[in-house]
Amino acid sequence: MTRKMKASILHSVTALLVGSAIVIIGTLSVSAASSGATGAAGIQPASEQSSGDKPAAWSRFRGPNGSGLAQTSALPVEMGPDQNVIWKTELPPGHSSPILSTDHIFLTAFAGDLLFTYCLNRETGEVLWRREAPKSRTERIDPRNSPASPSPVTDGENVYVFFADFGILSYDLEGNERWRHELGPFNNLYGMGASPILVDDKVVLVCDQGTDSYVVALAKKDGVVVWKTDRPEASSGHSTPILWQQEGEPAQLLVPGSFFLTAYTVDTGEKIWWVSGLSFEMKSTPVIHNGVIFVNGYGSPINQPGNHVEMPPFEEALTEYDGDGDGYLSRAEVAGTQAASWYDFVDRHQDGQMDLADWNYLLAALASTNGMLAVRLGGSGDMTDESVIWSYHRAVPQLPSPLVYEDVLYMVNDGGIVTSFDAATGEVLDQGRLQGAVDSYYASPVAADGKIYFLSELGLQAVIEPGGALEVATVNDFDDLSYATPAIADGRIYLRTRGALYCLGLE
Ligand SMILES: [Ca+2]
Ligand SMILES: [Ca+2]
Repeated sequence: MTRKMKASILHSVTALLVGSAIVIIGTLSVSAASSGATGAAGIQPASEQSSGDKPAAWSRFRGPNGSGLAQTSALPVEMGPDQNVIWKTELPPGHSSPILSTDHIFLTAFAGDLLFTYCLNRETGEVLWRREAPKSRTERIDPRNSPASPSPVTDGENVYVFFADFGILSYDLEGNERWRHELGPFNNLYGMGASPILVDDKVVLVCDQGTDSYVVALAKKDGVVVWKTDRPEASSGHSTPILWQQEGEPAQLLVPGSFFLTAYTVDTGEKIWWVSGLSFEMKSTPVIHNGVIFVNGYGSPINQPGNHVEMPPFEEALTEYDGDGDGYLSRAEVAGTQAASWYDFVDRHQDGQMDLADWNYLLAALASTNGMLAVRLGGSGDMTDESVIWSYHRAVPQLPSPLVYEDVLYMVNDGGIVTSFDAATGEVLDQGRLQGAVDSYYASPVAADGKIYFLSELGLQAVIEPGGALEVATVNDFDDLSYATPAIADGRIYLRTRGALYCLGLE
């Protein structure tokens, strides 16, 4: 497809979104979307580390604890559909990222109504098996989302996949189904997007949605629920969580959601501590560095400092707008107000009636602020006042997750503006668009071997050097739409475009 054709398709998608939403609060799910952390000692499966002649793994969305970082060398700078390609395998589309075990690659895909899990030989790209998932229903999704957005997760012995149209399934390395666990139907305006993760003997999945949000842990061995914790404060979003563990303590699950970053103990799902001040819709995956978690959220332009709009409390709004006196506010009754622009996003049951809870969510969403927050890890209860170290509120990403590499925090917003920070202080080191790769961004940046890779929607891959300066060393062109965050291990980059999975490396 030519650049012009792609641009024209994108244009129509954008126009559609603008036309239907007025305020584009939305988000796509794109597992491409979110990010993570290193330094989470003791919680990475052994398969994340290279040992002996066994290649290292990238076992979950964004690799080791969602960090986007790999320990490897000899990665290429220049690559493309015809350059430094070790192998290429054509596949049906899906936004899920390739996930690696020592010998295998897993990803999900869809074709029409069919939902697939693929297993490829990591060395050759050969498809070893493909399994079709059952489909209980067709979930509503944003046009920028896909039925195969959440990424698989593996412990090297089995793989776990989540499809919003069914639930979670587990297969062994030969493709035998071990168990299935139905979940949903869901109530997420954009469709689901968070990927499952593994910790100890559990598969953990955050199911945030308009109403009845929860986080659930299933036993890896049989898919039975170990614990389930409701998240009544969450009314949107699809961030994939990360883990944090202190010596001698159980691991904690760190979940960004509407308004709050929340830590749960993975043993029981009990809520331990939280920080408020987040956006009402969280989509990125956070990252950890030096005891600090970096978490970003973006809702809409109205959530920029200085742009906030106030609406009256529900009682007052009823007096003013409830023309038929039924105690609810219909779309027509609030026509011309900010509530009308936000109606689809805050009418959480999509029932055409705004009740007190919907209205309170509207007020909270309007009052929330886009931002990147640096939060000191740990504590108990509400840690907002003591743990937020710094925050930044401009050019904040909606979907792409951040990256910390060599003490520099990077974020790329959906419009392609990259900001680099001194991670310790929040001082901005550089900001701007990536020369030669000015585009929309859904995939999250990844880094290794002294190189930072950004992948744009049109398949432009910008490579920059560490240090905080945004000088582009090279722009590679994969000439296909790209939403999935690439995987890196053992001198190889696994990059998924709409039509293919590439294994890239120096000969
Ligand atoms: Ca009414
Ligand atoms: Ca409602």
